Amino acid sequence: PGLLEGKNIVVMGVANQRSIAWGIAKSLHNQGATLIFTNRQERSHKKLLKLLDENDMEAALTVSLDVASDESITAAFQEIKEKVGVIHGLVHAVAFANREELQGEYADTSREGFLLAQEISAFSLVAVTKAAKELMTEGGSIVTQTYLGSEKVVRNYNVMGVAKASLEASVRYLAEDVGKYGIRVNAISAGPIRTLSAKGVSGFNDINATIGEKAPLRRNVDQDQVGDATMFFLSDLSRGITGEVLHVDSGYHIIG
Ligand code: 0WD
Repeated sequence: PGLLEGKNIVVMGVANQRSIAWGIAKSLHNQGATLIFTNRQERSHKKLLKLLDENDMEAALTVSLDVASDESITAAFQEIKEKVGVIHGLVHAVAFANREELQGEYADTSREGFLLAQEISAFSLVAVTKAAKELMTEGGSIVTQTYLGSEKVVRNYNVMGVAKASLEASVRYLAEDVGKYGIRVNAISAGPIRTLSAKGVSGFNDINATIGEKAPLRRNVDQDQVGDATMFFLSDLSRGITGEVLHVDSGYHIIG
């Protein structure tokens, strides 16, 4: 039997077949999870339905969810509660920053751009944790996606690096909050992967080439590797781990 048999898991952030969330969804499906998907845009929703069909996968439910809106978050989790009931896992794989602020100098970040990156990329985890924990009455696991730019200066990552630092600190504070309910909160820090969002980061190709050369494993990671590590966090194999940031980056973060 699969490691996630009988577990209802909500996956946020499948935009297309390149999305990290899609790699995660496939790993979860392979372990027998029952999946619920949320999308912001109708375009992503249509792509998701097509992907599910092509891969012989089924969703228990797909709901619309824009993390920029409290009403949207409340409505989405209300619908999940009514149609699915208890949930055991949540995958948070959403982030956003203005493209023009993912290049040049961090010092040029605008007030609005700073707040937007924080809102969509970090506060969103706080908001969905609050909503999801009400449905995790049998305990649960929440996993978000972060990047090395939170710990070190990665050229051009700028405002998103600061948002990811906030996201990782949120993982620790949230882990303390919900630990008493048997809910764990962890993050995967993935190496660079070519996705729709990655295209917005200036110089992405150079970063990718560097990992291939300098990382201990001498290769880049892919969505499936991130998917399997995320699956571990959602399974009972990781039952002793919370508040952790696990690097899935071919070991690149240990190299000076
Ligand atoms: O190299 C990379 N690609 C890395 C990505 C390395 C390390 C971490 N990450 C992180 C990203 O920062 C993000 O947190 O992984 C997460 C997923 O990123 P991705 O797979 O690279 O990006 P993409 O395929 O573009 O998906 C981003 C999702 C989209 O999903 P939907 O279903 O909404 O189309 O984030 C979504 C975006 O639309 N998103 C939102 N979702 C809900 N509400 C919002 C929003 N307001 N804004 C963006």
